[in-house]
Amino acid sequence: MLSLSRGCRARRRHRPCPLLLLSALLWAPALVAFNLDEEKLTVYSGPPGSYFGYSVDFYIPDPSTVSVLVGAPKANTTQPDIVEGGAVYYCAWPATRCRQIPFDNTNNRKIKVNGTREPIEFKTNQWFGATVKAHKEKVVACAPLYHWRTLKDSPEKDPVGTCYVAIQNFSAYAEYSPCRNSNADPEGQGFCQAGFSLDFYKNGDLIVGGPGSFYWQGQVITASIVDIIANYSFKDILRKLAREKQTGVAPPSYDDNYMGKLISMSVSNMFYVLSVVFYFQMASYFGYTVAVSDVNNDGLDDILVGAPLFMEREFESKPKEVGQVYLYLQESAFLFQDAQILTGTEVFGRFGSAITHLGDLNQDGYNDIAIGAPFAGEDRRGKVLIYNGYSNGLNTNPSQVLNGAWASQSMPSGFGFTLRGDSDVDKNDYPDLIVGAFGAGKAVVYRARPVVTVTAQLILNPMIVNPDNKTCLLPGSQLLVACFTVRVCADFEGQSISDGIVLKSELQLDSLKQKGAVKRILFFDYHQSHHYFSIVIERQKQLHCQDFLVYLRVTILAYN
Ligand SMILES: *[C@@H]1O[C@H](CO)[C@@H](O)[C@H](O)[C@H]1NC(C)=O
Ligand SMILES: *[C@@H]1O[C@H](CO)[C@@H](O)[C@H](O)[C@H]1NC(C)=O
Ligand SMILES: *[C@@H]1O[C@H](CO)[C@@H](O)[C@H](O)[C@H]1NC(C)=O
Ligand SMILES: *[C@@H]1O[C@H](CO)[C@@H](O)[C@H](O)[C@H]1NC(C)=O
Ligand SMILES: *[C@@H]1O[C@H](CO)[C@@H](O)[C@H](O)[C@H]1NC(C)=O
Ligand SMILES: [Ca+2]
Ligand SMILES: [Ca+2]
Ligand SMILES: [Ca+2]
Repeated sequence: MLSLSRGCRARRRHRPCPLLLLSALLWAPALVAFNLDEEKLTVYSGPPGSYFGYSVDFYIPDPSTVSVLVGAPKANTTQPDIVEGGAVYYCAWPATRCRQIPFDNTNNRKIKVNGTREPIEFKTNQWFGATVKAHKEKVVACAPLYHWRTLKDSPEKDPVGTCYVAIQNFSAYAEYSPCRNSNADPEGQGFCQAGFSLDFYKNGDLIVGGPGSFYWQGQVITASIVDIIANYSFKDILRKLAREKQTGVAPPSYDDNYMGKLISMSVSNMFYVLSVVFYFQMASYFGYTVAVSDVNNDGLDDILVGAPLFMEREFESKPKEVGQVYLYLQESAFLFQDAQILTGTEVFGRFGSAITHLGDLNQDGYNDIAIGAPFAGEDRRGKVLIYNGYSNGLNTNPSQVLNGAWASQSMPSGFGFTLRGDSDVDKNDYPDLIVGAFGAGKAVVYRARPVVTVTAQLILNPMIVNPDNKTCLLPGSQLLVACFTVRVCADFEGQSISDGIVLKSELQLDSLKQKGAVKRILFFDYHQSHHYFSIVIERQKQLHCQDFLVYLRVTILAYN
């Protein structure tokens, strides 16, 4: 970012000022608005085919330690007789090695039916690690396709879903399966798929989304982690929590209306999402992703909703599936403006499959957003687009586009299908971003580079130049010329930047004269109209200035 203010304050009616069209170009290291570093990446890899990178989160148990959690819902584990039960990996940063977190080492539990022992649950292909979320030292991960046999005589298998909780730096674990009950059925909670979505309230209470309950109306369940851990018993398979809250059944007209998806994407402290009614193209998968962030810095949270299958229709042409993201700015409590729309640029790119708030990536006072388009780009490598907030919403042009590095093999790499931002892994006060690419079995940490804002000024001394005031003797000649001083001043600011920076600068005199035309102002020491130099600015000495003596070329002065 470079803001440049000129200091030519000479008054208009004086002839000399138009002569003094100076310009300075300044470069500073890392002088970029799009500030995620695309070279110094941390790439974590999981077992092939494990879908490592399907879910990701930062794990920050205390302010001094940050690591990365990566879900691999098709990973094999140490669980006996379970195939591809799924796992969550703990990946220290900046190391690139990950290890499975032992949330559950057990086989399927069994009961005696008519004298024979039968499994009462089915962990094979349960997709554990499809979701993972951390809140301080608490971590929750879920297996939405965990099946439960029920205790009924007729053996049924229902995808009730289950979650596991870890606390105190993974020293205690407990299972939490809120939809598992003795009477599982589609009309009840049998198809709940608890843990399909997952979040924490700011106070650390857990929110579990179950999109399949009540014939796909979906439901939201909240519970306290302390309660989940208290009284936990591996044997007490149908334990009920005292203070758990579950949303109930709505009238049948709400069945199967895809609202379940939106409801299940609950967001911390943001239950008013439910009160905003969105009816758009039915097949656009509207509400596939929801994110919350105050992008225009007015103190009110704004809502972003992704519709990755949105079809753009232009007159007479075939509809193109490009995907859209809708930004609803909150005007006052619960009142939202009409959506600002961001549209994907690539057909079948699935723009809007993932949306994450980044915090203020470039430290300009406005929160920024990342949007995934996992099928976009060359060879469907996937893209992540960074949008910067400003006073009226989001800039519609991305400030940066991250490109996936893995071409699709048997399946697309899915780079950008999963995103998580707004945490600082390297403690440079700039928030960083994790991008998951489950098709390639990768999770990538992008770190934000510091942003330097440079302010430069040109000051003329004297401010008004009289061409007839010839006081300087040109070296090596007998010529007296009119001369004056150009002062270039620069200072810089930015969070967590080094104590000094070097600005590579170019000063052009009489710059509005066309290329090739004779310049009327030259540097006294160089007899040139331009000069390259470096300005070294130290943090303590904020404003740094450098003076150059320049003169008016004699022959040209007769030009009018
Ligand atoms: C898990 O193990 C099974 C059987 O051992 C194997 O067929 C499968 O490919 C493995 N899956 C992964 C993701 O490693
Ligand atoms: C148990 O056996 C009884 C009688 O043989 C039969 O009716 C019932 O269906 C069996 N239950 C299960 C769960 O197999
Ligand atoms: C958490 O456990 C890891 C090893 O599993 C250890 O390296 C780390 O120091 C522990 N952190 C705390 C805060 O106890
Ligand atoms: C734990 O067990 C006690 C005694 O059975 C019960 O009163 C309490 O409600 C249980 N706590 C939770 C969180 O369910
Ligand atoms: C003449 O030029 C010199 C050198 O730039 C400057 O110091 C002086 O103030 C000028 N005098 C007038 C009358 O403009
Ligand atoms: Ca706002
Ligand atoms: Ca910003
Ligand atoms: Ca950082």
